[in-house]
Amino acid sequence: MRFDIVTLFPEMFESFTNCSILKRAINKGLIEVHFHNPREFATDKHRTVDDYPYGGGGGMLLRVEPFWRAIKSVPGNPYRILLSPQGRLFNQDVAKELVKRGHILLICGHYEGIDERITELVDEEISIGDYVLTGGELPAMVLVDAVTRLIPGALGCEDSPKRDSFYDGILDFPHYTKPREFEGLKVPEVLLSGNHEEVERWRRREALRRTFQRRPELVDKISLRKYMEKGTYVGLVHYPVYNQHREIITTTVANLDIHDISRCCRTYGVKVFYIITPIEAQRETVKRIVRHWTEGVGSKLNPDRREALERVKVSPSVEETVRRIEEREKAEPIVIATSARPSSKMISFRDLKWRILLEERPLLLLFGTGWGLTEEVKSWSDGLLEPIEWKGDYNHLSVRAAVAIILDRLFRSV
Ligand code: 9D3
Repeated sequence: MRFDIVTLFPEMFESFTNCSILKRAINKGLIEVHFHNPREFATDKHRTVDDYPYGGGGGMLLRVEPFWRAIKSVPGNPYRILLSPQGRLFNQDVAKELVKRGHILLICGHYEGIDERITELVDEEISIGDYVLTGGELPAMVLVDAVTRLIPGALGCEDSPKRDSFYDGILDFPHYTKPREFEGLKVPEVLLSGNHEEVERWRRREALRRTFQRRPELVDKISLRKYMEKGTYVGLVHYPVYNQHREIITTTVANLDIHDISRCCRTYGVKVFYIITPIEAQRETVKRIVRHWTEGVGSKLNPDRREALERVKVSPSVEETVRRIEEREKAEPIVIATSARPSSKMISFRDLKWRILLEERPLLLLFGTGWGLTEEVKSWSDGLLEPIEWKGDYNHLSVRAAVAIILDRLFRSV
């Protein structure tokens, strides 16, 4: 990996490049760092690199010519990055992208920045965060440091096991070393137990707990899938549900729901899609439709449909559905009801993620057909998910659309 750095203050990098990890990476020949000072490319007798901005407004700007020539003097074909407060925010994903480039040119500005025309030579602008620094040198060091440690061999601890991908995108768990007790502060007992499985469980829980407490916005970005040990189930309830007069009724199973929701369930990794109806004839009809697509003519005609329909099962009641999941998973599911109407006892998407991750139980999401799940089902469930709302006065999503949106909100990763 080669870094070329265009800076008016190369001496700022001295202690950085002479420091442990960077120094070692340089000595091992893993990275090369070269500096180019625009001042040496200034042609006037005073070697000026700055001037007043056109249009006034005070402050000083860096002139385009010395920077232009410094950039052009760099051999090869580096990926050119201007460190600037207007740039794309730097993060670990950007670092991973950059390490693949192999050759990077970093341009550091100062004062109010460089004449805008310099961007003609730049592939991308990068910022390291929304705070104001005095120049691009520290950001350049941040970037070099983050990228260098991604180069195989740079960290010099190859034999340390690769970190479990479980922890990608969430915060670290707490670490302890000797002594066991310091100023009355004890190391958590579980870490001294020697029970590796227990230790791992504790670390995962702590990592998740800290992420929820300190960086809830990270939780919105992660997919639940990776962190769930138990399965997710969707139940489409045809009884007991309301009709438009708020009478409790049994609705007819719609073929459209069987197809569309099973495909959603397949897409988002739901284990079983239960169609819940007490009417046996309806259950038989569902089974016949499913057989057509999983065993019959339809399965050969359309194998994708088969994969989806394979996870459709019928069940006579919500209670029976819960029993079956419990038997299958050897754990009681968290039963979450959904509703278009706000009410008390509601749980937000963020809190539901939190519960699913911490309780390590299977999840059953219940959706009502007709005019929605009855109060009884809602109060009997462990939680009522907040309604999907959009600024507006119309709130009549089809149950198929609601399933799709809710599964996406819980399981997508951004
Ligand atoms: C008054 C407008 N300022 C922009 C917010 C002007 C300005 C301030 C500071 C122009 C340049 C700088 C120097 N900063 C960088 O060159 C810089 C930077 C930063 O200040 N914060 C985060 N990332 C970066 S990358 C380069």
